[in-house]
Amino acid sequence: MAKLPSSVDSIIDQFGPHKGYTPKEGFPGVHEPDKLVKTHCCFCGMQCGIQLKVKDNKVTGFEPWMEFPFNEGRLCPKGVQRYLQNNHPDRLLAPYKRVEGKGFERTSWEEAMSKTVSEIQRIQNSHGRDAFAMLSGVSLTNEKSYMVGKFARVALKTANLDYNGRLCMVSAGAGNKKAFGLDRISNTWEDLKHAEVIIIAGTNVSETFPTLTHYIWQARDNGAKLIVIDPRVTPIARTADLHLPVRPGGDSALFGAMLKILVDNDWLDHDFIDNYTSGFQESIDAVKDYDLAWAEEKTGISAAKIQQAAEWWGKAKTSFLLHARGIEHHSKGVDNVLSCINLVLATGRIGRPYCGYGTITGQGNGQGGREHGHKCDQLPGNRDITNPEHRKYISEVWGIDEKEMPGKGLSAYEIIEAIHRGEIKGLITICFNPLVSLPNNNFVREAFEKLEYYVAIDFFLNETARHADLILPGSLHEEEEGTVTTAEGRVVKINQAVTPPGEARKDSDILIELAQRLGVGDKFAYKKAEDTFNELRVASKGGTADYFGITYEKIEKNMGVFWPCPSEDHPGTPRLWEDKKFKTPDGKAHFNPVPYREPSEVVDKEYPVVMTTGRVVSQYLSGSQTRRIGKLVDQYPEPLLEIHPKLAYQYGIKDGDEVMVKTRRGEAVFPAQLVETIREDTVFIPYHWGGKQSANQLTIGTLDPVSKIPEFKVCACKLVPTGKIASIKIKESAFQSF
Ligand SMILES: Nc1nc2c(c(=O)[nH]1)N[C@H]1C(S)=C(S)[C@@H](COP(=O)(O)OP(=O)(O)OC[C@H]3O[C@@H](n4cnc5c(=O)[nH]c(N)nc54)[C@H](O)[C@@H]3O)O[C@H]1N2
Ligand SMILES: Nc1nc2c(c(=O)[nH]1)N[C@H]1C(S)=C(S)[C@@H](COP(=O)(O)OP(=O)(O)OC[C@H]3O[C@@H](n4cnc5c(=O)[nH]c(N)nc54)[C@H](O)[C@@H]3O)O[C@H]1N2
Ligand code: SF4
Ligand SMILES: [Mo]
Repeated sequence: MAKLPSSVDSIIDQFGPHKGYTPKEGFPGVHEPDKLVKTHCCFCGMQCGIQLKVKDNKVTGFEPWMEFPFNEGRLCPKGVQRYLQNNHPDRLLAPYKRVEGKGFERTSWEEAMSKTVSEIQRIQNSHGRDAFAMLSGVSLTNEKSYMVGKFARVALKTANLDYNGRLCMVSAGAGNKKAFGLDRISNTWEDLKHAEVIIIAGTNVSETFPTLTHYIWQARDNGAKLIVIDPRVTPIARTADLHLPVRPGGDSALFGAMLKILVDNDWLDHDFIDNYTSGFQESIDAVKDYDLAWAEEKTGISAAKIQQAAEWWGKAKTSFLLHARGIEHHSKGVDNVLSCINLVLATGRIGRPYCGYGTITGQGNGQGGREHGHKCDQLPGNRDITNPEHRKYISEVWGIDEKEMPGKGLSAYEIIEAIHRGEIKGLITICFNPLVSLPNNNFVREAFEKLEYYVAIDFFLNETARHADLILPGSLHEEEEGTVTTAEGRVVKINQAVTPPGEARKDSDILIELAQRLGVGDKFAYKKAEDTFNELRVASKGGTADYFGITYEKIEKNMGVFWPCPSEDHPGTPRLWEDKKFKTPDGKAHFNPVPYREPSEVVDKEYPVVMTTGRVVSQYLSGSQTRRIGKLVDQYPEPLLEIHPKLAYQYGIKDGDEVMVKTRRGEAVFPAQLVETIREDTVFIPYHWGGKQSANQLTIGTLDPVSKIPEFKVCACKLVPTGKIASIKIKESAFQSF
């Protein structure tokens, strides 16, 4: 039973996080390496090229990889520390099982594997196949993502597989599929450098995609006008020509009002609209009443600024619109995305040199990982699991009877709800830390305590895995060969630098052995990652995310290949839509009407302050990796509550005071950090911590009806100063330290 361990403290002693890990003098990194391995950073979707230093089968340091075209050697604060994980004292070096009353005890792989299989069979025999679920993550390579999708459907035979991209890019994915029939950024970053106007909506690029900032700066050097839409004056907003401090949840009102201004002034590309799009009239009908006074009230942005943004966008000859989670993490995330796309289509500026649009993919393989079938509704090549032709094609590739292929399953948060209701009894997670990263995590914890059997595959013991019955030690990015697809749509090669330490195994070897023991070993007869990739190529052939023409050799030779790439003699597609043949059924790009909706929770007398959440530069996602790296911890040791001095004054809060933040889901105490760089009605909390420091104790579990993304970016809270001064010394803000 996955109850809380008898002593969480003893588990922390055993597995960390040992926050202060910093290489000491004499660390092998100071020696000459045995080899340098060209690969990529394991963290964000930029997938910067890096060379890892290897000594005695250990990663001991790094060198810049100057030739890799995207980052040309540049790395961010996380990238330069990422090498510290392979040797880390917290690494899981053997399987562990829970022993009631004692915590975790080492076990053998034989016992671990046979117990996993017997529990899967026991649960599925008594409660049905779908009672055993799987949750996966897109820090995994394309090969592993593909394998997880196949493993769940062919070995576990469950419909209930989903992944952590559900918390990340699904609103953008759903919006892009609706509008273009394909889900990828339209142009490469090179095009960004020459755009005349750039809109950056809901992304703190300088902290979350630091190496991309270089391209935006080059655009500015070339004279670009930069418009940033964010409730906070983020580092990129500080250098913007126009900052629109939107109230969280107001974006679709802003974009709708801008569309109306474009129409009223005829700043439109009629040729493009008439010949290559559909749905224009319905979309402008939906915004006909969105005048500036209304927009000012809904967005909290002055009418003059909205007018200015629309005018710059409307009159530009070239432009780029980028967004990320700030507009997507909403119960109307898809609407927000569609309302951005409407602005792009109205001006016809897509798929041309220096004219681009896209979401900035977050996770390391957030792009590839959302294409090859570990979403609950998806099959490889971004195919649809409910489409009979798609099912038939993939069943043939996998050598199974189509009737055996499970249908659409539950999404990530819905899986947690089903565990809560007692419908799902068993779970495997790989590369996911839901207890920190899902909203309303008191509810999530209760669900984990109800599971009959829970297996976690990870290289560190994350907060969720502490609830596991069995922990299987998996592999790091640099411990297995494969490919990932960068936020640009470029498929790049991850090269294995070292073998997994101790008894840890490659993630794929763990899945393959489980598949064998579940009786389907013949379907998983891969000898190396390239075999899996070659099968993925065939499985993706003819899908919208077509990788068929991409080979390992071609990737190495060209330092990446952009999909779609339908045949081996095809060079790949860096810029989409040059032929204006969109992948929708009618071949046109689709406008979509977006009537304004309020967020699922708005402020009231009891909960009068808007709360939003996000990231800081030195921490990554649930923090399970970066909270173990000394220098990153030093930069930002604990979550702080960003609050405007005027709001703080109303409550008598001073810099460094402890403040209890309460919502309808829970409460948590954070030290206040007074900053003038946030709206006066909004507070911001970074979410990279677990337990009592977790921002997700407070967030709301409302999902977007289409994408099922949770509303991480807006809820209502109240602030109660505790009267104490926080024990941590606030050195610098995230902004100042960058
Ligand atoms: N350092 C670091 N880098 C990362 C990550 C990390 O954890 N740490 N994670 C990676 C991943 S997986 C992702 S998804 C990306 C995320 O990258 P971003 O989307 O850039 O990051 P967030 O901090 O989640 O949110 C961005 C901004 O949205 C703003 N915001 C909040 N509410 C709203 C709103 O209603 N409207 C608008 N317009 N803006 C709003 C916040 O103030 C914040 O500045 O970063 C990737 N890179
Ligand atoms: N409040 C709030 N919550 C949020 C967000 C927010 O902005 N606000 N952002 C959301 C977003 S955009 C995201 S992407 C999610 C992320 O949330 P999670 O996916 O839960 O976060 P990670 O830290 O990536 O957890 C992944 C786990 O996978 C492990 N791991 C990494 N690489 C590998 C690998 O190659 N193999 C194996 N076996 N394990 C691996 C890590 O050690 C870690 O324990 O959080 C979401 N939650
Ligand atoms: S920008 Fe992203 S990929 Fe590049 S070094 Fe930083 S975390 Fe790694
Ligand atoms: Mo993400």
